[in-house]
Amino acid sequence: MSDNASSTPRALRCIISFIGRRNAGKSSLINAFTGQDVAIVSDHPGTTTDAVSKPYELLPLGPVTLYDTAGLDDDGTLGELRIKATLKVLARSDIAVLVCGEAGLGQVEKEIITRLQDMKIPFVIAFNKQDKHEPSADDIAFCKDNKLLYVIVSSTQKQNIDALKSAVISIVPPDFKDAPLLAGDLFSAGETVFMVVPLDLSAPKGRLILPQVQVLREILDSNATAVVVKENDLSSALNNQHHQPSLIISDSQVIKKVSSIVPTNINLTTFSILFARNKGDLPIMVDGARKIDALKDGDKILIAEACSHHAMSDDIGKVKIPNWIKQYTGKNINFDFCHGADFPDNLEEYALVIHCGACMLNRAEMLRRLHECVRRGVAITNYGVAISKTQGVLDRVVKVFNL
Ligand SMILES: Nc1nc2c(ncn2[C@@H]2O[C@H](COP(=O)(O)OP(=O)(O)OP(=O)(O)O)[C@@H](O)[C@H]2O)c(=O)[nH]1
Ligand code: SF4
Ligand SMILES: [Mg+2]
Repeated sequence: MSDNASSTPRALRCIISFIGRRNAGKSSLINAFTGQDVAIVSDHPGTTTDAVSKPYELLPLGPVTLYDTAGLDDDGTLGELRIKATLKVLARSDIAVLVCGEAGLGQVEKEIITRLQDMKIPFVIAFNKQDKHEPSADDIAFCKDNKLLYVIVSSTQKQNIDALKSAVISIVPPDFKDAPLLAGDLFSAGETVFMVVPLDLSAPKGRLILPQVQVLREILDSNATAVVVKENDLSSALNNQHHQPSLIISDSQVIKKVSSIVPTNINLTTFSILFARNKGDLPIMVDGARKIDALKDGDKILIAEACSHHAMSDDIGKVKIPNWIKQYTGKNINFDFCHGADFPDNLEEYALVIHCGACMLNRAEMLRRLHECVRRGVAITNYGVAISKTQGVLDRVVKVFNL
């Protein structure tokens, strides 16, 4: 983790994309939504050519980013490129507003609906231009039959804009609000949990590092007993126990040694695995790590770090993980590196993305990245899960989660 790992995570911004065919009124609706003339509007189809983002405070939810996009029915070579760009914005969106104009729910809109459903993006249909055109009875019936959320609005007359806002807030994914426990569901009151920390504690003298403190807190909150040991003292500490612990949580760096000491009937996992589950979707990341077995000579792996400057004395992403992967697979793998908020455009070229521990991201942001990879057909895992895989202990450390 870098120096700034202990600072407050960035504010959570839900990404809401306004999509639809050209001239449906996407830009007009963003203007009505924000109460500002931020997007250029005209009756010329194809006015918005590039996706444009607009930060907005959507109360009571909080800060969101609205994306105005190019029409998904654009044609010609340039049009195709614009559609591709809109779909990329969509891949990282949390919510979509499908704007329909005079054409209502035509072929274009129905294809978009199927795409949104495939991408598992919650959406609301905005039947726009109500002032001159009510949606047809067929379209309303289609929405009702398929349980699709819809609102009838007029951007120019600012009708029903509050109803659209409420509809958007009602479909905000729960992950924006709640994060699962780290470990508190894995043991009960009165049980004992071991935490194994490495000999060379990479924390300022006199302190444990944040993950250990957070897990310790959950153990104590559950009225369970915590035993904290260094890996060299683990054997004797286990022998001294009257009852065996119900769970042992190890630092990833020493997991190989710890797994050779801990009897197989005791649940064993790592701090990194607990955080991977808490911060994202563990099954997706475990699937991604298992893809390491299928890597071939010449495959490319993307190492993705969320911060622009990952200040680590001992560079886990740049040096250690590539070396472990090469040793584990025996293959000639190429590694690329990216930093910051966005994945590169050529994401599809990678056989696997290995993401950092995401300590500076909140759960929703990490889920967005995971889902973007899934939507773009690229396997993804993270440092902690990949380390367990290359140490040969992945199955063991995720067994407690039935994976
Ligand atoms: N009557 C009426 N006209 C509207 C409404 N919303 C948008 N329009 C008009 O529809 C035309 C297209 O609106 P835009 O907001 O530019 O549509 P868009 O979907 O962003 O279009 P592209 O950027 O070209 O894809 C403009 O002439 C708008 O004034 C509405 O609620 N009622
Ligand atoms: S979010 Fe990633 S890159 Fe940033 S400090 Fe945490 S582990 Fe490092
Ligand atoms: Mg537009």
